[in-house]
Amino acid sequence: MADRPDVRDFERARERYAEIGVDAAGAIRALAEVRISLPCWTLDDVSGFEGEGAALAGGGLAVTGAHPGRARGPEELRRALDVALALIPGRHRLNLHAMYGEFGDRRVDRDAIGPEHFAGWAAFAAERRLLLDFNATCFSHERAASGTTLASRDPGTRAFWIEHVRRCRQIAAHFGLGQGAPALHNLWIPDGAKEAPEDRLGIRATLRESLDAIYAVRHDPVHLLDSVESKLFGLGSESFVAGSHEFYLAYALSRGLLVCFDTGHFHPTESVADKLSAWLAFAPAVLLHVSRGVRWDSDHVPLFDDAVRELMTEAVRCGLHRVHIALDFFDASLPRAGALALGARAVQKALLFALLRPAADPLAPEAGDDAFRHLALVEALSTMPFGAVWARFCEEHAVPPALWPRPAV
Ligand code: RNT
Ligand code: ZN
Repeated sequence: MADRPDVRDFERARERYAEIGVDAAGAIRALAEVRISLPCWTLDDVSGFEGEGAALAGGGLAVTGAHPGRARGPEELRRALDVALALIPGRHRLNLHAMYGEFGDRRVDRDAIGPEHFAGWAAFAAERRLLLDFNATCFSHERAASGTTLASRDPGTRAFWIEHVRRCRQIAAHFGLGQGAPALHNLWIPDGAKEAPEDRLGIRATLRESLDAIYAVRHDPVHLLDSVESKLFGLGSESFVAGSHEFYLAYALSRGLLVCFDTGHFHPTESVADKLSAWLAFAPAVLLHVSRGVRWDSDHVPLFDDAVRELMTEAVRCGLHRVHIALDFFDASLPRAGALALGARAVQKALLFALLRPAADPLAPEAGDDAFRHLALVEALSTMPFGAVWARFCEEHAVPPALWPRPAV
């Protein structure tokens, strides 16, 4: 039965893994230490709380589907989060966006937000022993309607968004102070163009200046870690994205920031797993936004598929203390809490699969003669009793090993 593991299955699995030099109980313990940053925006289709009828707009992002049950305010969102948390083994992080502040009846514009608007979230997180992360919201706003924010030609627009992001970093640092562990502030902006602009260099120089104005404000890394997120294209920014991969790679490296690799933001044949070691050869850490790109959409729910397994395998090899794992997906055709749990669990499964791999030595493919041995062992791993170890992990955390048959979400 999918929902009732047999303890003897785990014991047998443990013996099988021991034969290839893997400590299955140790893998379970290591997995329990990994906190994943859960996106609050999965639960309301990236709508936010900035007033009645707030909805995702602009920014090259789109959400499709009409499944009932979208969270319509802080209470509904927190209830949905509790449903998801009850299905996700272990202790995690909660990732907020600026538009999820609690502003009461009056409009508080993005250049006027402060930690006080997130006190409810801080209390919620503390109660559940979640650590908080934060994001500036540079879309779904009239000042982003033109498709540009920090790279805008208009100085007033730039100043508005610079102030917004500065305040968001301040809020994140405030969270970091309160929780005794750094909060991550990730910056993604939509700036781009449907048709190729003539002056790409000018636009990117403007963006660099805006970013410099933002990051000139220093915060203690004990409280705040900063990352910047690139994208290949978006809806309405098909020909040009100012914050491209190369732009942010150079920016982050030269300014001592982290980069965020969103797995939906690259050409489908690129391996994000392979990018980790390239970046980590120069920088101390990286942020991942795990999602699943399908055709034009970068935000499908992640599954335990090749891409996620390879990514988590690389994360384990590079050292999990250097890889911050966040999720980024939203799908209005699914029950949201179930989708959040499903995606988080898929990433955890991939992590466990990676932790159950023999250490480098028996898999070393470097010597030509060993290439066959390596491939044969990789193939052998695919039929190891992984499911029994996963079921044991779930049992230890009092969650079902499968979300099928469908739980009440
Ligand atoms: C957009 C980026 C960004 C957002 C969230 C809501 O393409 O992936 O991370 O999805 O911040
Ligand atoms: Zn992302």
